[in-house]
Amino acid sequence: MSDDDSAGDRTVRDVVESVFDVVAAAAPEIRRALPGRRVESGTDNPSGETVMAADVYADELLADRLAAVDDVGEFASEERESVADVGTGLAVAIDPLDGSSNLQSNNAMGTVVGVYDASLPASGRDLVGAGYVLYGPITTMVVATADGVREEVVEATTAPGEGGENAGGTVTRSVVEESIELPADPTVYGFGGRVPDWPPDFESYAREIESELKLRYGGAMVGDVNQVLTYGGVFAYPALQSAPNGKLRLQFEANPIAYVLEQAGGAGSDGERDLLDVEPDGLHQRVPLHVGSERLIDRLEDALA
Ligand code: AHM
Ligand code: MG
Repeated sequence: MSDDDSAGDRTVRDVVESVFDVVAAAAPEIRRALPGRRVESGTDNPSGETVMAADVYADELLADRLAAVDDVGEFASEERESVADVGTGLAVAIDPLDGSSNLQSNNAMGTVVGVYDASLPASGRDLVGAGYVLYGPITTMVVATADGVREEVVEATTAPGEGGENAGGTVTRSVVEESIELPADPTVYGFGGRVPDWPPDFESYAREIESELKLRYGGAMVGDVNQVLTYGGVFAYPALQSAPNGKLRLQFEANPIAYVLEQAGGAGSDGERDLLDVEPDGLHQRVPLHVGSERLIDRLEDALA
């Protein structure tokens, strides 16, 4: 799709906004579904990880609704083996419930969304919008487009109505930040993986960073990245000696998060190159992820060179 012409009168912008309308409307429903779904579903996902009942709920709800958005042509999820053809138009890739291992300890979780103008798996350069919902004490949604990065508060203003345990209710969205820019002076960092499993060059970098910034690691990428977006700093799930491609997935996690950070004036890297330039070679491929303030990402690339 091009920016000014499309099937009918809808532009790429309109479709991206329709996708985030659906995500915002679903957020309170997903949130309400969590308390009763803190148990394993009994299956593994395509990455070989345990799927929780809440992962299944979020995946099915968002799959049904996103596939029905006009001018969405493909849908893929971290929880599904393959890409679904659902029409013609943009491609939507999601991590329905990021950080779901936090269900047990009741810590933050999120939903990550990438909207690509290309067939999946796609390059991060094909993103036309990306963002995430953060299920923290407050439900917020961060949306990045070519126009910039905004933050909304998403509230369920009426109780769920009839027709299903989580259905119904009215959702109010308020834009609380219109144009987010990473702060000039970074203050926080969070790095995943066990220290003895870090490659020595990353460990040396981490030693420098920990003497300069405050540690903030909560076990959900969305929560940790939102701290970096708010305070400036760096978040990484790096290459590990036991897992040279790290843990996080390019299509569902790394590309959308790098896009958000870059639109906010920050940077993303796989250790060598901009994350958005990583060649896609599989739907569920993993990639070392480092995102944050540009200066800190430049130093990371120097340290790993
Ligand atoms: P998930 O999408 O299956 O929840 O896995 C991704 C999560 C990220 O949110 C987080 O940064 C990372 O896994 C945490 O991993 P760890 O528990 O190894 O710290
Ligand atoms: Mg995830």
